[in-house]
Amino acid sequence: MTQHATNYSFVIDPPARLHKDASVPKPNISSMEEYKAMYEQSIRDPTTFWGKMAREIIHWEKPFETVKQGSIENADAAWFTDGLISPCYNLVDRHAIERPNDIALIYEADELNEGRNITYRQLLADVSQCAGALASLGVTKGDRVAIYMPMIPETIIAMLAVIRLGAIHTIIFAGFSSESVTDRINDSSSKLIITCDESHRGGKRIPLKSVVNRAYPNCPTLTNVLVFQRSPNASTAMEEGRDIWWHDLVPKFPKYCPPAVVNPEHPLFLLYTSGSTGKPKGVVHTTGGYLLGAAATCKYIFDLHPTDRMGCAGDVGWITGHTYIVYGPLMIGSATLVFEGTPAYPDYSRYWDMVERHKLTQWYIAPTAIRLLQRAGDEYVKHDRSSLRVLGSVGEPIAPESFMWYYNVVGQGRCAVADTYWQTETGSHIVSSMGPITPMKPGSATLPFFGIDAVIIDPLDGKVIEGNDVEGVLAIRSSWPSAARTVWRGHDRFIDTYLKPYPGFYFTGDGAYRDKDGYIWIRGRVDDVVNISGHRLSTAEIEAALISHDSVAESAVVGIPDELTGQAVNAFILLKPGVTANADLEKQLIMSVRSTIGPFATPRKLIFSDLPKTRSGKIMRRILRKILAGEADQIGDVSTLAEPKVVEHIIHAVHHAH
Ligand code: 6R9
Repeated sequence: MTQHATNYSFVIDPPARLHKDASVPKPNISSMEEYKAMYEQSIRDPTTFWGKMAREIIHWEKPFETVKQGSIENADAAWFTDGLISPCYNLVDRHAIERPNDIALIYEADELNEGRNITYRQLLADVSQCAGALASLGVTKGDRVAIYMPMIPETIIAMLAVIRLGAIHTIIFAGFSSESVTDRINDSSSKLIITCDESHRGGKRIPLKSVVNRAYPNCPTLTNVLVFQRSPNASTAMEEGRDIWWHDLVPKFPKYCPPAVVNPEHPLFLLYTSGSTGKPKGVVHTTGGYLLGAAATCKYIFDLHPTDRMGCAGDVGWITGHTYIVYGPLMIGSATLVFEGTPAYPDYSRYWDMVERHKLTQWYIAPTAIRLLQRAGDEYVKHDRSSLRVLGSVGEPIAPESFMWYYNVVGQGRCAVADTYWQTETGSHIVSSMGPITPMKPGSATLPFFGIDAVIIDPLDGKVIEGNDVEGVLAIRSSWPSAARTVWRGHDRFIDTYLKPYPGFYFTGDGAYRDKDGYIWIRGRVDDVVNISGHRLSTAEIEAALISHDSVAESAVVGIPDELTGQAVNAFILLKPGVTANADLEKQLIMSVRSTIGPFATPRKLIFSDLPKTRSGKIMRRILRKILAGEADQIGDVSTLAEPKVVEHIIHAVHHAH
């Protein structure tokens, strides 16, 4: 390991074996000089740069002539608009034709030894049959189909079947409650929902169809429920005429169904994500640009080759699963892991056991999982991991100590570690090291990806701060292929959230520091978004769930640092006059959050107290955060508070909360 100190941190060069070892494939990019030359061209002349890359990576049904049109300023950026593309052909058919027996999906079931591999030939047949079944249920081009499924191959087959018809999927993370499912189905006006009887995770069974049953009566656009049977023994009640078993319908259809051809700007999927308001936004990704971004980042950041076996332990309910379990790896034509379980079942060595058995070449998880495994102890990291070349981290800043544990203990100093910074809205990585070439600085996401003109803006005057060693908010100057185009049925919301705050730029919502070497260090959200174990939530959503309880007058939710989950939620609650807090009420409030959002949003602590409000009625969350951090003496100016005495009251309540 080569380490050299700089003023800010130390630098680790990527292991030389990634270039020299005869047993590893030749890296897709050879040097930092090559990165710099390509990066500069991508900014100076995006048309030539992305035109060439799009021709190399994507099979076009009709070649495009126009690479890019529109702009961030006008919220009308569009790519390759005069071309035609078949997304499913690019992801499945072309590999099934060229390398039919190569593995596409490596299914690792919750229980050891229950998984199986699916070749590209098989995947084409399975996706075709499923597409035939969906068409028979009335799904056509442009329709929305909701998917509420665990991490099993049929989930990926369903996604691909939806896009094979030119329809649009919207995946709802299987941890969401029936209310959240209802909201997403209604906002997207989905026609069909695909679900499972129950999911298997960490040795437990979790009912899924019953959640859909509760949502269904409130979703007028739904016409059917397609149900995959995960547990042959589970007694699942099926409603005649509405619910259809997958195994009764799907096998009836031919093993080849022609793939839809669409305009590159045709939506590929919607994915709901939390912003600073209470209502989640349906982020819209389109076909050509998104697939290009997914494939290009896999190729250069993870150095993914068609012969590789990509391991991402995320979930397709979030963007990481969309881009780095499904779309990126299948665009490249590599094998990709579909892992149903948890890192701790049957014990904390599960990940490394999978790496050994499947000879995974890339490994991609969130810092929250890294911290969990680091805490469990090095003795669990005992399996052969020599197949690994690039390790990735995603979802929140990774502390240098966790980075070094990942690098030294998991990677044995033989792998590159890519701290990949991106968002649901960016579609694919926007700041990250490129595995085999970029010198790493633990704690920094390092350098922008091709086409990402990252700028630091002073939040006080909205001006770009040029040069290095500068801190501010992170924004992007011009459009890039995989950027979200809009919010589903909410283009104004799209403009207001991302484009209005700093006109001419896409605003990420994150604070960042650019060090003297031009490396970017993400500081975290500057808005009211909290990140719990890599799950993104808005404080407003949790507040809304609490306020829905009859006894609650008002609530303020803040994220506080947590060693394991990154952030945890603390909720301040002002009860209605005459109501007093008790254990039963606390239980009801927790239940309210669990049932309106999902168990992962449960507040760590409820604090019953008054709230610090300005004279205009705004809650000053800054004060709540300071008090929780034990820094009540550093609250600073409280003169804008309507009732400055309230601070004493809150400090007292925090001390007495449990
Ligand atoms: C991919 C994903 C996006 C927010 C983002 C930022 C945080 C993601 C990060 C990171 C520091 C990283 N984030 N990756 N912060 N370093 N490598 O997580 O998408 O769920 O939309 O969340 O996550 O705050 O703004 P999403």
